Amino acid sequence: MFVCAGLAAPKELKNTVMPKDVNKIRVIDSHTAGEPTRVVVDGGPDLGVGNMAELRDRFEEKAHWLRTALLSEPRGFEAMVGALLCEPTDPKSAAGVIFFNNSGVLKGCIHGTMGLIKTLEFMGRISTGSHDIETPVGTIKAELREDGSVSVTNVPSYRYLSNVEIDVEGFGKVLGDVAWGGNWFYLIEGYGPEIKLINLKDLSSFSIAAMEALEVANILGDDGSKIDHVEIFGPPSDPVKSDSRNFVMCPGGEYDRSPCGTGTSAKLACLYASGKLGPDQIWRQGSILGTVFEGEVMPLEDQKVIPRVSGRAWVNGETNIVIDPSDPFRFGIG
Ligand code: PYC
Repeated sequence: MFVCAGLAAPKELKNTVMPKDVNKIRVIDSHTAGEPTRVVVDGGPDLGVGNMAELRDRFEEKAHWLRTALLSEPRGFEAMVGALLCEPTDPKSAAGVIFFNNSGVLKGCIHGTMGLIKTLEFMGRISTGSHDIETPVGTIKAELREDGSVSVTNVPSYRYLSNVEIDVEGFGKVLGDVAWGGNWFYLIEGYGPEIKLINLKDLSSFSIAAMEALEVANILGDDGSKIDHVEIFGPPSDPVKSDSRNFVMCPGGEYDRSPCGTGTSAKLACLYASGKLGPDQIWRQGSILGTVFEGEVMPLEDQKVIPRVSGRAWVNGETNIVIDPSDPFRFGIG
C-alpha cells in the first residue's frame, strides 16, 4: 500500500496543522545529477483521496509542517526537494507524487521524478520498463532503463514569449524567453556572471534580481502564474560532454545542482521554437556541477513539444525521521 496516511492534525504554526504525537516518517533519499530528493514513503499526512492537483491543494493547506520538518535544518537543508508518495488514481500508474521544496509545493520536478523511480526500484516496487507517474501537472511516463538511467517523458512544453526585456536591479537590461516545461522559466543567455561554481553568489543574486524584475514588470505565465524559475545559459564546460551549461534558480532562493529537468524541457521548447533543434537531435544540457541531462523533443501542434529528458539518480539514504514533542525544532527551524 502507498502512504499519504498517518498523522493526526491539531494546530500550531500559521497556515498549517501540526501533528501532536511522536511519530516516525520513513524517507528514502537520493540525488539526481547532484540534486537531492527526499521521498516520504511512510508516515506522511492524510490528504484523503483525489487526483494529484487536489492533493497538492490540500498539502498546501495542511502540510506546511512536513516541508519544514524534512527540508529545513537541523534535519534537512534548503536545497533538498521533498516528494510525498501518494496512491495513484489509476491503478495502472506506478505512483502519484507531490513535490515540494523549501518555499512551497512545486508544479513539476523531473530530477525528483528520476529520484522517485530509483526509490521505487530500491523499494522493490518497480523494475526496468516504462511507468506512469501521476503529478499535479499531469501524468508523465518514466522509463527505468537497463543501464540504470531514467528517461522522463514530460508534459507538453512551449515557449510562450521571446525576447522579453526586463530591468534587473544592479545589472541593467536583460533579454530572455518565457517558457513552460512543467514549471515557468525565464531563460537568459548572454547576460550575467559566467556560469562557474566560483561565481555562485553572483549568479544567485543576478537570478533572484531577475525574478524580482519579472514580478515588478508583472510578467507572468499564460495561466497567470508567477515565473518562479530563472535559468541562465552559457557555453559548455566540456563541449565533448555537453552542448551548454546552465544555472537554475528555484523558488526559495536555492539553485538546482542538476541541469533541472523542467528547465531542460523549457530550453528544448525554446530551441525547437527557434528552429535550432529538430526531432531527431539530442541536446545535452550541463549543470553548474558539470552533470548532464540528455533531452529530445517530439513535436506537437502550435510549436509545442513533448520533451524527453534522461539522466541518472542514486539512492543514498534510508531514514526514520523522529518527531519528538519535546524537541523545539521537531518541525525544523523557520
Ligand atoms: O528537475 O525539474 C526539475 C527541478 C525543478 C526544481 C528542481 N528540480
